Amino acid sequence: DTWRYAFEEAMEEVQGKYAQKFKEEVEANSDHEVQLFPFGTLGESADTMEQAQAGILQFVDQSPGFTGALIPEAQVFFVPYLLPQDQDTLFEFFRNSVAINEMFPELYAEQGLELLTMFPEGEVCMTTQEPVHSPEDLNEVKFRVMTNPLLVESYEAFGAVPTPLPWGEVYGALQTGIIQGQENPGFFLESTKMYEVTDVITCIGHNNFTTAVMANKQFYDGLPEEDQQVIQNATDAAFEYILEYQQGLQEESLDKIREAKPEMEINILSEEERQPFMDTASQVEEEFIGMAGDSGQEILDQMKQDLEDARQATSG
Ligand code: 6CS
Repeated sequence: DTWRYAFEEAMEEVQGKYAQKFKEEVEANSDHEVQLFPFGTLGESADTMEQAQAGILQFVDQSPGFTGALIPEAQVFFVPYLLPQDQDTLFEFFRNSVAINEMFPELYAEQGLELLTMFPEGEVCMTTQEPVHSPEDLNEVKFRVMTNPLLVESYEAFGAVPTPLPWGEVYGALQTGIIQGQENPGFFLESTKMYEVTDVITCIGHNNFTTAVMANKQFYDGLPEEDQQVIQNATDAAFEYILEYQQGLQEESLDKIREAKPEMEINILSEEERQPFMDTASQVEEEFIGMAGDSGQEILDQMKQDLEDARQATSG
């Protein structure tokens, strides 16, 4: 059969690299073919999710930043400073997290989706027109966020005026001045040329961009066990591949930006400067519980446990 797989990025961006590896593995180990649909070919992220739920697509990559309305618990990834900044700890967490590997699949299943994996894409940094050294500097800055209620709360707590927009509108909105800032991981700031429409990059270590790959559940459940195993193996292989791919990627991407635009200001904020941003975490966490209820609380507690385990496993 031909299986259709849509993702939210271009072929040579992280989600595209993951999808290409997945395709390669499936095709090497079965008679099935995987047809890839990069960003823009089937609409915005909300559109491809609808198509996956309707079974028009067999696979979809949609980041939790867009899944908040469907699965409120997925917004946990927008509690600032929850994910570790240390890459080994982060990878260990994604590999072994009970929340990700056991709890989230149940929540996605309720929406007709078989959650295959979640993986990180890199440290998220802000790009703006003016330097940001404190929340005061974001005052009155219209800041684009993914369409996710908790991310709105989070940027409000950071002092900005959050503006949820689908990705396809961001470049133009920055160019015309409708918004003055946005956030994304380093590789994406470079590949989508955010430096053409903003002048300053600010990294405060508040998050790592998480994404999720899923299958239409009815399709998946209807497959013979052998094909399900092919999908699981391809998922695991692509997961390890994409973690490896990201070694050093953030620094390389920032270097490429410096090369493309030497006058770009790139600020990695100090611990002291980060503190007021870090201080918003508990408030945003409370907002998260308000939105996601008891089930959200359980996920958050489990994630904290998983993070502690990951720290233990990678320390020393
Ligand atoms: O900011 C966004 O909307 C996009 N950012 C990334 C890194 N991937 C896809 C997503 O649509």
